[in-house]
Amino acid sequence: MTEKTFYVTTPIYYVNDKPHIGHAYTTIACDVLARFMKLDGYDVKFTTGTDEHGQKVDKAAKDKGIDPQKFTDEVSQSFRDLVRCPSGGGHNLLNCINNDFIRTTEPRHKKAAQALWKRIEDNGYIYKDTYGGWYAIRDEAYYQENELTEKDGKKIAPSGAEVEWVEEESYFFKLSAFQKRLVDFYEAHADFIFPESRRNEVMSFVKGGKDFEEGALKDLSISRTTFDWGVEVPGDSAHVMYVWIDALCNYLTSAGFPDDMDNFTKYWGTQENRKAVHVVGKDILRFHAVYWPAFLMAAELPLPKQIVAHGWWTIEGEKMSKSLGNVISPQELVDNFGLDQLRYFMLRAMPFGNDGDFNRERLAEVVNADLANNIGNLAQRTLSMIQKNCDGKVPEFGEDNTDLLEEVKTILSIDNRNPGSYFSNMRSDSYKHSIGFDMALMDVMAASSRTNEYFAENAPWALKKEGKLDEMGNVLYHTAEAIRRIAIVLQPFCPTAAGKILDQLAVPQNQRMFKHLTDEFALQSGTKLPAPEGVFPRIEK
Ligand code: ME8
Repeated sequence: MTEKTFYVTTPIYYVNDKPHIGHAYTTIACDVLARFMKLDGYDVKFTTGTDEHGQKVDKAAKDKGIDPQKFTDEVSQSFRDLVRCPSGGGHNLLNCINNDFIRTTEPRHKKAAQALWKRIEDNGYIYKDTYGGWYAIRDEAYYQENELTEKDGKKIAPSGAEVEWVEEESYFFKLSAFQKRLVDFYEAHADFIFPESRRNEVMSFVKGGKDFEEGALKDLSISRTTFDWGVEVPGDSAHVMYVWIDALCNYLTSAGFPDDMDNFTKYWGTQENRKAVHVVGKDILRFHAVYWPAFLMAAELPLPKQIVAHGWWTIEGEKMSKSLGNVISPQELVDNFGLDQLRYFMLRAMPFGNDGDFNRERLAEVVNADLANNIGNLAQRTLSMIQKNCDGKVPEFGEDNTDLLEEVKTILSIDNRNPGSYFSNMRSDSYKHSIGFDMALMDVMAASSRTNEYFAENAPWALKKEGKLDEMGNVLYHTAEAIRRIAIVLQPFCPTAAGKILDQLAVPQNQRMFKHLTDEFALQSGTKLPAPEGVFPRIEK
């Protein structure tokens, strides 16, 4: 298949609570990746949504005395407001280009989850037995006795969640049958799980230690009978599916499974050409990198291309928690700092995969240094000089005696897309440690710093004073053309501001993709430019 398609997904978020900075982070990262791939010429499917079933949501609804469907209708709205909602009702606070928003309570999804179950069952990987074990509602996860610790007389899971004993009739998934196949798969595909340290953790979990230990993976209980807020198990109305099998299946539903298999193949891909990239927090890597591939193998469906796990934010040095009262809403951040500024900071401030601290002062420092002082100031000064001194038109140019444009090309690796460059850090076939958002932004800033140096060294204001107007125009032209290139590569991160810079350079809407970075699409002398305005105001403390 030669079609350039790409599929990226966020986790679907539980609707037991309101969205916070952690949800915004994952969603923004996926949006940046989706926009990057689109600018690179891919037909992109980007999906997000809400995980509405399970005991945790059921309990949250009951605690409020509301019917779970009514509760999820209400709370999922606050997640729809973060992004686009193609079926209507989303405000897109985070300015995302997602083309689906899936709710697991939708009929299309129930159908997909049941079809997935049937395929696994028909292949002989589901059986009925009785389950007795520890369950953490907060994590919606089962734990082994030896994983637990005790605190105040209560049993606690490694995540810190309280567990309770459950004993009931249950369907089981033969996870144990996939131990060897999973290990073989990880070993044959070093780029399946990022970052590498997390890949090693997953491998050692599945292997049962460093060396392969037969029987390390236990079969998984995949249905519940003690509540009914879930997708009914096909042919057995006493059971609802375990929320994780239901939830993971959203990635298939959104791609068109089971009715629209053409679309499914186009975006989900085939075993030979896997396409889906799942971006998840480190807390849910095991579900995505172990259970999910095993379910898919059992159903004889292709696997995703990659699972990328990111780290967690603390808030001003503290773990984010309701009891500490330090949970930050995405709305508050956007109101206080601006959306493009927030998007930039989150992806620049820490390598994707590491944990990091969200600190408002640091955000202001980074944004002021990089966006206001570096790129913003450069664009504003150049465009104002052109407006005042060149009749508001792109100036004529002569030779660029410092080869500024060649240097910018090299820094961004526009021609050859070197390893270690903006492009290889962002493209899913060339990651080294993980998606290199921070490294890619360092290249963008380096190109902007170099252009600032050129501008300062050639001092067009001094050339004007000396009456050397052709030389002044020449410097302004080259600076403006360098800014065009920088704005194009900044678009995935800061789509509104970069778009405004391109508007102010009168770059046509259909000439803003990566293929337009070349000389052929350079600014045309004589083009009339609109009045300039600043795009990155300084954040005052
Ligand atoms: O786990 N820092 O949903 P969820 C960074 N429904 N990211 C954070 C974070 C933090 N402090 N806190 C949360 C679920 N996240 C399941 C997923 S997918 C088939 C089902 C982010 O609402 C991070 O991406 O608990 C994490 O994976 C996600 O929120 C968990 O969201």
